[in-house]
Amino acid sequence: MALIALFTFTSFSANAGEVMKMDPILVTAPESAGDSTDSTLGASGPDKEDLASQRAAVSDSARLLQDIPGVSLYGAGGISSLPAIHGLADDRVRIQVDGADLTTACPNHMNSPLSYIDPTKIASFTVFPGVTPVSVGGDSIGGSIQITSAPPEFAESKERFLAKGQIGSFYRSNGNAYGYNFGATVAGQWLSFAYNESGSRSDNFVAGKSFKPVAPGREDGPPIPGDEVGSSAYHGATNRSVEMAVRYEGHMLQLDLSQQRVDFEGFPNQRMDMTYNNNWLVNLRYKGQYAWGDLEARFSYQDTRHTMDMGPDRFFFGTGMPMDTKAKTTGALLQGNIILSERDILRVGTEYQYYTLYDWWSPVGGVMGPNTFWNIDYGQREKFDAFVEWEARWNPQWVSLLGVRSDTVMTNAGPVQGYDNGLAGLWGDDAASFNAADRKHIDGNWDLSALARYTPGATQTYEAGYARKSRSPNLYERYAWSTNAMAALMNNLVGDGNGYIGNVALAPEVANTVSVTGDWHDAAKEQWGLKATGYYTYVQNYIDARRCDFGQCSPENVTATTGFVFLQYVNQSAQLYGADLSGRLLLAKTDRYGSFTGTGVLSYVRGENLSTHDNLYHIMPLNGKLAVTHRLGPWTSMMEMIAVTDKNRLSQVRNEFGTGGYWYLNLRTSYEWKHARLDFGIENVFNRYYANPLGGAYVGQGPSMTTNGIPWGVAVPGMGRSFNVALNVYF
Ligand SMILES: [Cu+2]
Repeated sequence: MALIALFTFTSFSANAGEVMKMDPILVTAPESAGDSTDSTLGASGPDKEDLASQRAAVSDSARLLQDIPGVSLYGAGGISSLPAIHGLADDRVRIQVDGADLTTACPNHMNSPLSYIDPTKIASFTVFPGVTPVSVGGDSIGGSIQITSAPPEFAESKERFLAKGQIGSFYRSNGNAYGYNFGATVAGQWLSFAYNESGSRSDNFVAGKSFKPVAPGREDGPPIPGDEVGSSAYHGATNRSVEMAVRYEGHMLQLDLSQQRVDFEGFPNQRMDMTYNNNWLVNLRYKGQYAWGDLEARFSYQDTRHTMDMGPDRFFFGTGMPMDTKAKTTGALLQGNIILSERDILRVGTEYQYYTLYDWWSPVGGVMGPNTFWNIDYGQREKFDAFVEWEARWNPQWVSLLGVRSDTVMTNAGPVQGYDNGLAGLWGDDAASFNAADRKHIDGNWDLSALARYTPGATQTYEAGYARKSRSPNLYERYAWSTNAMAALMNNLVGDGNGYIGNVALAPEVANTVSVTGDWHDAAKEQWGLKATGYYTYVQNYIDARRCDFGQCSPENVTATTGFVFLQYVNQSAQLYGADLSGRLLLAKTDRYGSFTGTGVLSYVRGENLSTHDNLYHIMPLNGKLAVTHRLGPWTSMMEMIAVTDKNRLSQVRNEFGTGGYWYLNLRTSYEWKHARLDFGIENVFNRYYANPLGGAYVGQGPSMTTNGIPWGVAVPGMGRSFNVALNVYF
């Protein structure tokens, strides 16, 4: 009780901020992030009940974020979608899983950060769209996402010993997907020990209708039905973790050792599939309370081994095409949150990250041999950051936050070779010019953020902010070097089926964002609420693409208005702007029939390249969601409708093609007992056909290694109807 009193006092007097929450020590059950993020400037989080029902419906953790206004998803493999915030995605968004910055290691970014945590393990998340405090930002221009698993649990008193566990399973009819999760915790008052494991698999899923001719995927394979999405299956996805925690008074030390392994994951919008991924992660964290404030320290080490080849739905060409990557990331953070006075908190921190990448393709014979092709050899990305942030609570109405951050990013890559440098036109010339280039960069990046919040009364809050944010290019953007068609096609981070060539001269992107939010609600936040955000971002040196007109690229490549093309990354300027609107209304509430709540979200974003006056790629058209939730004691049900207008603002340089407008309906219901929870749902009840505007080009079957030997202009469709059921038991 004294401990609780102490923390309640500190969090009252110091008032909020990331580290001030100290949830892990205080609570044994995951707290609603909606509550905790109320006090963090620039943040939004999920509704706790929504999160629980969503978890039962997805195996792709990124999909848990899709209810947050302004967030949309780039399609990828079955467990690897990439979240976009206000039109900016992938490496432009900083994603931390339990504090660790996980890094992808793949020329298609298949092993995205969120693919490393199973949805069943996510207890909460916080999204910082747009104007991000510098203490949670850095090396990203699109915002930050922090994912947290359930905090360690401890026994309540010396005499009691805590032992508990959970076990769960799910089944989804579309794709015949199923999986399991279980975990156990044993803990004393000061020491906690837990083991968690989860696994999932799925066959190819089917769309709401046929979207392509019935044809074999592999040369002599069985025909793939017209409504089946080739290369969308995955299996052997397993996450295991051992978690240890020690706490003593206001101090807690946590050590997590985890392994993620995937035996196969198909990618319908990439030209090959993931045939193996093994990721080890060591994550050590310390948080402690002192008289002057609190201290946070983190160390993480990630070791990834990743392979790709042609899955069962693609032409194998007799040899396949093995591709290998190996990467290691070491990360560390030291941060102090100093209580200067009742009004002021100062956050001071420093971060370090060192990433190395090897990406090689074994010889398969013919012109693709006799040597190993080195796509990136000894790629390095090293980062030193420091930041200072001052938060002041001037009075009950006004809060301000001001921060500055310096990120120094070094990137480099060793010399490369093609399959046979003797074939100068195919491999040798490109390799020689890359090897002759000055490849080392040291970028000195600066971030600034200024946020203010004004709460004139119990029913309204206004927030406004400005941020300057920077991101250095990733290793593929700078160092993918081959203009050979096949090699360029293998380097694709966005799922558009095009081939990409890096640019050694790329400069960091710098974004200037202004954002304004208004939040209106009834005093108790029970009856109604309305939140509106408007934002504008100008990006200097935005990394877009231009048509390749050198090396092995043909003159036709420069002018083609249809078909897949070859592109080189290039710095241009861009602007993105838009608005998010979300609302909530208690429709009815009776003791007998429970409560009915309506919720709605509407998001709009526009992205323009100011250098070429083209549209930016993968920008979500106007989209919205309406839901009605019914709650009666332990029983919760929801009906939601998703509606998206057609995508007709297209990136011409990438030959992006449009997608039609659509709507579909989901039904979900759940019942909770003291020791169990049952979820049942029907996703896409009317089996509507649709294509996610950000789902990319369908290149999931046939001769996908050939540039235009497969149809161009087919979008990866969304999933047709699925009956889902999940059961979790707690003991
Ligand atoms: Cu890959």
